[in-house]
Amino acid sequence: MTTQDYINLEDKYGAHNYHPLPVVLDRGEGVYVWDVEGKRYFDFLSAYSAVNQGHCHPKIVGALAEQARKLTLTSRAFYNSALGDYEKYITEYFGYDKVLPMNSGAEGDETALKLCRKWAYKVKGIPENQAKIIACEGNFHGRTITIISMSTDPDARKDFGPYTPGFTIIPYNDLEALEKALTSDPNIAGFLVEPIQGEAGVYVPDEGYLKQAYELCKKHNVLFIADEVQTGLARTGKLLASDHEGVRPDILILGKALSGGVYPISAVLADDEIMLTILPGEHGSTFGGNPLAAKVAVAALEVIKNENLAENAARLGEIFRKKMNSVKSDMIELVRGKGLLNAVVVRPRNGKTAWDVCLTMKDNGLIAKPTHDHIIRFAPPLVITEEQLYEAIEIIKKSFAEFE
Ligand code: IF1
Repeated sequence: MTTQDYINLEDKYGAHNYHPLPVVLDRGEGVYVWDVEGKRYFDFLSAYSAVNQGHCHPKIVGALAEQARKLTLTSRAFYNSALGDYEKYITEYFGYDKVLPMNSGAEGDETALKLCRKWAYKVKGIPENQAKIIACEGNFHGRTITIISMSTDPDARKDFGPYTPGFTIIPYNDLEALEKALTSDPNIAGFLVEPIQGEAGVYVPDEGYLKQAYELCKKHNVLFIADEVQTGLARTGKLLASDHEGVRPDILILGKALSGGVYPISAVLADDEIMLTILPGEHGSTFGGNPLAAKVAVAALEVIKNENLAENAARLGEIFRKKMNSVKSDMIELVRGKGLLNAVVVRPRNGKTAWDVCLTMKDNGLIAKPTHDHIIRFAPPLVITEEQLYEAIEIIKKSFAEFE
């Protein structure tokens, strides 16, 4: 089968809810993926930061294979011999009393919203059904009906209504708007925020924003909920992006790289005052906390520490932005990001856009995906070496040069 055959197959039998780059991947190892024709690429998307540990990391795949032969799923109707170890490991790793295991990032966010509402009624004392949660313009938290009810992106929302009520939307990176929302409504229960907005185009807020937002939340007895599904797990140069400002979220949502990309695993972390408001039968998931996921997540978290991925992301991210800022191209309007979560804002030239640049980079051996037509996200696996990064930057430079 040729590349086009595979594309035709997906086109004919799969829903058309994506517009992929025309490359058909077949194999991956570390920072590299290979297509069905045997051509090798640097992966500069990392499955939207799910493969921070690199493709098919032997330790993570090993944990998966070993557990897969033993026991994969029990449901939470019974205890299993892997879950408790994982719960102890992850709560000590991040310093919380408890974890609630789920699967997708969206489920993690949904869980956090439910926890926040439960806490609002059981602890804060908000009258039933009156709790509100603040979210930010430009947010991306997933695809469920409730989550898109918070979205301000027409593509994510339009024609999917009616929407879930109970959200107050304020501009991102705007402390005044936050303070106003908190002051004007006594029924605010939580503030949900991405420490860096991914989908919005790697939008990094002003220094001090998270810290001050956290303090405003404390002042108003409101939970600070961090969606670190994309920014967490070493991506931005610290274990959590919240760590850059010394903020400890009341509720922390993790996903993506929590499995190193081999399996859907998400988690919500909180202390007892919040977590124990949810009682048996009030929330759950068939697959959440299964033994396979438990073993995989421990291995994935170990790799992050053992291979110093946060330090590597911090160091190589500086190099990436410095090098990219020195590239002379009329198409490069701006380079921004933190650690190895970066974006280049692309100015169209002769009718050529970010999409065309991505196609050219693909031909030259590096894959990345545009967002919002004019932004390219650059987020390689965090196991990338300095030499590999230089090689990748040469490909990016060369590709932009082809448009001059
Ligand atoms: C897709 C973007 C990235 C997320 C945050 C929760 C979720 C995500 C902060 C939900 C998911 C994804 C999903 C992916 C595209 C993608 C994305 F471009 F849309 F914004 F990564 F940058 N919170 N992000 O970023 O996690 O349920 O998908 O496991 O194809 O929709 P999920």
